[in-house]
Amino acid sequence: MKPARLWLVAVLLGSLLTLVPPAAAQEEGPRLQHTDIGWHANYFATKDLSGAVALSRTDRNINFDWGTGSPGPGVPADRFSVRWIRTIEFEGGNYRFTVVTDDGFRLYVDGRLILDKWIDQPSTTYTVDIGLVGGHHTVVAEYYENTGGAIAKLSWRRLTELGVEVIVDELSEGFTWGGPLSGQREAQVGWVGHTFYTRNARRTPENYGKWTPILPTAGNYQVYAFIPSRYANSRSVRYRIFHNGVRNDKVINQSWYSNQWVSLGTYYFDASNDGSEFVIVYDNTGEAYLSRYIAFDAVKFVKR
Ligand SMILES: [Ca+2]
Ligand SMILES: [Ca+2]
Ligand SMILES: [Ca+2]
Repeated sequence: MKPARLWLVAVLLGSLLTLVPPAAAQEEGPRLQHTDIGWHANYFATKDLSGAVALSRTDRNINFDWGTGSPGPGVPADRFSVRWIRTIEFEGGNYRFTVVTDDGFRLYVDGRLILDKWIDQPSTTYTVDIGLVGGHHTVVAEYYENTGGAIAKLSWRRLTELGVEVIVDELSEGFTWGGPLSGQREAQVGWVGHTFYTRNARRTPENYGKWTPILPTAGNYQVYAFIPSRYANSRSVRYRIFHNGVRNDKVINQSWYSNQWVSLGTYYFDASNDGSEFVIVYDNTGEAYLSRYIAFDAVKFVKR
């Protein structure tokens, strides 16, 4: 092709490219939000989102401290309101939305009002937690300023399971007692006011206690044993922690502790919840036969 024709093609293409997007944008206005370039914002020169739109623009974030000034041309410094709309793709999970506002704020997710603080107030922080399935969700934030300072901030974060605790007490479903002999005793001490205990064997185990948790997700968990104030004076209680196909042992001197959680360490659990991950204690402590008490109280798993 001759250069002149190439130029013509380029011009035609160019005009197509410049013509097509505005037409598409007009036709599919709301779909602009799917590109998620920010918030579609309408500002009103009233306190209640009424009347003509005084200013329409895209706000990349809702993170404003306008002081005593105006948010933009055509909008007064007092008695104005804003509606922001954005469609956002979320990973499934629980989310914490945080709002800082002076004065009123309302927040909707998929048309559901999740925060309603439509009142005059000094700068105030609110949080609201909601669960979201994965995919696109439409978030609408409404705000008004009465007088004085004007602040509007909205942020969110996905909540993880950090700090989630799973406790298997000796009376829980996940606890099992076993052994060739049954020396199980119980006392009204310990976690939730009850513990099992036994006197120690020497070399051959006669009893054991086993704690099997149901864990919400794979990951690192810090494991603790609760040691009651009585019936817990063996100096050599071996906790065997089975996790992710691995076994780790932690020996605890129960006589050192009274009515408290004692860490057995942090381990990775695959959370298969098929009975392969558990903590087990046998009563063969090696101490003089029946000379010491071993308590079998609660074990907890804390996500780290
Ligand atoms: Ca103001
Ligand atoms: Ca104000
Ligand atoms: Ca207990």
